[in-house]
Amino acid sequence: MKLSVPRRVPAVAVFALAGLLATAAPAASADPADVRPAPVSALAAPDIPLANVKAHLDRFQSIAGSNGGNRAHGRPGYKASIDYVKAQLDAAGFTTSVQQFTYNGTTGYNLTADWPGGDVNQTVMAGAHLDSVSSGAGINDNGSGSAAVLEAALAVSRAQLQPTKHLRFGWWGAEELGLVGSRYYVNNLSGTERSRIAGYLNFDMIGSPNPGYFVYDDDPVIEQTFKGYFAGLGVPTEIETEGDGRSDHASFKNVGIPVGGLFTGASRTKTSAQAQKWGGTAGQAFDRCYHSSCDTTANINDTALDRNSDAIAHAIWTLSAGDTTEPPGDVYENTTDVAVPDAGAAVTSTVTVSGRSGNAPAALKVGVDIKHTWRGDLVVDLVAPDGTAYRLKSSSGSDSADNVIATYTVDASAETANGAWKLRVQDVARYDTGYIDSWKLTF
Ligand code: DTR
Ligand code: CA
Ligand code: ZN
Ligand code: ZN
Repeated sequence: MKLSVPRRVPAVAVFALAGLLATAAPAASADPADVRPAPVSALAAPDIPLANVKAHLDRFQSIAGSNGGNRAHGRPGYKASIDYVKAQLDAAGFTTSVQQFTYNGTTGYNLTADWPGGDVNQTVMAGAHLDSVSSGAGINDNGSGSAAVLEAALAVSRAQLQPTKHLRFGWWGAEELGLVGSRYYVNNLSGTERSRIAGYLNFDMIGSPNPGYFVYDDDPVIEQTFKGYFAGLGVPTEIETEGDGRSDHASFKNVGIPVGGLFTGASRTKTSAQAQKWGGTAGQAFDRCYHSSCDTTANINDTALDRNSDAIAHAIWTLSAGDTTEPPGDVYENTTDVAVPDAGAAVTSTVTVSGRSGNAPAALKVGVDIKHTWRGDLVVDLVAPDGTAYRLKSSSGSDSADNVIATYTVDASAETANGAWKLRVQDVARYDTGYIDSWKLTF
């Protein structure tokens, strides 16, 4: 069953994006009585710790080192990689399955991991090929995608996420030999099983040393989910134009499943215009070690890997949260922690909105994630660039529950969109304290 197709797109399988609100909440005004936190159907995705992703890359590197220098199909290093990833997921509560196939006379393996719960008729998948070429360890290609997808899955477990849609993760074999593992996986799904996959997100080379920020333009809703995320970071993106069929998303697209993904570039050369917008070196390949023995842990750009890992988490949280035909918005987010002093002065966290025209929407979504051990102490306001305050939450002494993790809707149509928006938080009662973990505006 494909998810409902939004009115204004051609009648192809299109991923309908998760709504940020499960039900419409009254637009907030200055009067606190009008504002109630929306049902928490789309929590803010956590920041994915870069160190965790790199620790997986270190493991892939040492696996290659102890298995003939590579993790290629049919070689011991590939099976050792599968065993490592599977062990992590089993320990984190996933239901894993190893699928064997034969190619070139040798056994290959796909690994899938299901997160229990969610509507299996709307399964959101994220995947990466785990094999390398035989000439090296394959850390960027594609340890980077494999490690980031693994860490996003582990973040789902740490959060004990309960998404509306079912989540499945996949690591594919023998991609380098022609998308062999992912094609085998898709070909062995029944028609019903295929129709249950609402979308497949592919991550193949997401930490290139001279990175570009490319977004697949296959499914518009998935594409916009990624573009909106990077817009919130102020990072420009380009459409991935190295041609369809170049990675495992093609296996899914070929059977009509909506696909999307991210890419930081391979052997193509970065232009000066691209170096202007992204930094790095013009006239040099995005990854000079593509398919070479120098594709090691030294062949990774940390900023690119970190940004893409966080974008993966954002897409997983967003796309699995609910079902609506609403198009995704542009997200402006601040994930820096800000301590809230106990019974002290108000503190603020800022997101700067730029490049928009006109005023903010009448249903501006304000997602907050405040960690606190007695949320009744907290008063929370949205402050517009011109200083106008919109009460999101008033103090309520008796509410002793932890944390304020909610999405509010504010009628901000009187405010210009561009400028520095602030979340203002004050702890007005003694004992218990906390911090702003992250917050975001969705236009
Ligand atoms: N075929 C991939 C590398 C690759 C080349 N172009 C793209 C575009 C999108 C994703 C990946 C790629 C590989 O060597 O694994
Ligand atoms: Ca991060
Ligand atoms: Zn490759
Ligand atoms: Zn690859």
